[in-house]
Amino acid sequence: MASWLDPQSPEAQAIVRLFASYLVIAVTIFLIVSSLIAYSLIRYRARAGTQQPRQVTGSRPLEFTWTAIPLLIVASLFVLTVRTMAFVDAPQDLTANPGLLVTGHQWWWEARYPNGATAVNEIHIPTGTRLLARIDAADVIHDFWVPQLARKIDAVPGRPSFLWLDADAPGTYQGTCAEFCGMQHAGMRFQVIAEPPAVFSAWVEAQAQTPPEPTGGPSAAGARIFRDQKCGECHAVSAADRAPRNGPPLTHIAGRNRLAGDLANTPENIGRWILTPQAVKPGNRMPAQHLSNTDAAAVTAYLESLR
Ligand code: HEC
Ligand SMILES: [Cu+2]
Repeated sequence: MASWLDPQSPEAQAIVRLFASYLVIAVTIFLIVSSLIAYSLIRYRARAGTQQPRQVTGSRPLEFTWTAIPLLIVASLFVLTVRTMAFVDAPQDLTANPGLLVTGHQWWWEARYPNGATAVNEIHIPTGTRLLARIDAADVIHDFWVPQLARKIDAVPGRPSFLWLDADAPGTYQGTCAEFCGMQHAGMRFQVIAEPPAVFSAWVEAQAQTPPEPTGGPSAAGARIFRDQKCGECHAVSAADRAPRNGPPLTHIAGRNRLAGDLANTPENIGRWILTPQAVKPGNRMPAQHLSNTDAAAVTAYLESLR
């Protein structure tokens, strides 16, 4: 997991700058206070024959000073924080038109784009663009967190929130769910893939198309088995199909890097997943499918054609 101390967007950089200011202020106060204590311990320690020092009570100047100093410190922390929040936080405006709809599911992330494209666990964004993302959840509370790009934000079912997603340079940024959400909470990994705007536009266009239905060979047989086995009750395989389902859309599964969050997207892993999803990601919401090995191989060939 990449560190939030290596920020790659203006928003994440602002958060690290705020952290650094807090750290500098806190360390300075700590050094001043501890050196005063150390000095007093040594300079004024009890020696044989010392007298009770002069007692001071109700001193106006002293009372004023040690009220004013903390007040100043807290006020400056307040100003720094409010300024950072104003820059980092997206407006929480339910009538806004987000560039991206993110929904947390047990245990995968769905992303939908305004043109109908969908993505699963791999969220593409254009670089150098502040993209407004609407963060929602389908079941329980999740938390969307890409440490290098943005603040954390809770994904609360029925109460969407908004986030700026932004990246300075092309790259793959790791994300995770940051709110305990059940057995596979830790398996809810995702990636934000930042691309130059032209590459991103081409990708989002392609994702809005439905791959052609295979016409022959094992992948055509796999498509039939996919229908007969009712995989389609949980999985969309067409870009036009936007009905809510329990499972992630598989429309462009072959074009993805990863499977089920944290698994390399290889034919072997797809086959293993179809036959024994519970062994691969225990507790996940896909029941075992009881396919023969040949049927699973055919379905794998079909899914490999969905690019
Ligand atoms: C009852 C609903 C359900 C049925 C039926 C079902 N699945 Fe799934 N499937 C899921 C869920 C939920 C996930 C996501 C699991 C996770 O990542 O936590 C999933 C994940 C997958 C994945 C990995 C997807 C990804 O985005 O990485 C593949 C591949 C898959 N299913 C194939 C199939 C095939 C093939 C069938 C039919 C033989 C099938 N599924 C039947 C619910 C279902
Ligand atoms: Cu979660």
